[in-house]
Amino acid sequence: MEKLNLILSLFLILILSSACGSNPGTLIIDDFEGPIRGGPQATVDFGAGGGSSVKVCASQDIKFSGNQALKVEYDAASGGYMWVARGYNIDAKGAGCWQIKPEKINWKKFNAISFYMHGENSRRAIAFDIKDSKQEMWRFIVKDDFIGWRQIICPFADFYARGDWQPGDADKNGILDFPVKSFQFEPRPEGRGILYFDCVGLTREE
Ligand SMILES: [Ca+2]
Ligand SMILES: [Ca+2]
Repeated sequence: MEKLNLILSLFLILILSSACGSNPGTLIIDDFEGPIRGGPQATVDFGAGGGSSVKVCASQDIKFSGNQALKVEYDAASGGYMWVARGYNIDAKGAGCWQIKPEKINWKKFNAISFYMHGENSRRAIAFDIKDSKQEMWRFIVKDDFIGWRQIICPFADFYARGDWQPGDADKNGILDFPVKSFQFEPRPEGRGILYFDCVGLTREE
């Protein structure tokens, strides 16, 4: 009996310690652990223009998994823009802190990228962009129409190439070229609020 108890508790520990829980087929690429900062040694590439502003820090009280989540405090002005990015081939070299490097991922195993968002029912659109291996930006829109944590699953097939802006060196071939190198969040105008993000992963949706 004791042995059974031991096995059961070990099993429980295993379940609880698996990052982000839920789907065992999910590959976690970023749990926003470690330093979260801007400036010269930025670990997050973020900024804003056109009258918008954004502040980014780690949140230890509101988090989904691990010790912390990414807190994004924004003021999205009409006609303005912002970005909060993590990954590779972006200005802040320290933002390349995924748990696994893009070229080490077997992308064929996955057909969606997912993350947890802590919403506040602002009814605002939140753009989730990914940048492909040839610098082309692809967009998926999430509606902030819930309160608290929710998993957002974004099938690669549902992303569209951004028509409003692309980096100067984007190939703009209309093909989502793997490996994806970075992702970014952008609360769309207009209004202010606070969102939290955690546990970005790759998954396969049937
Ligand atoms: Ca976390
Ligand atoms: Ca492309």
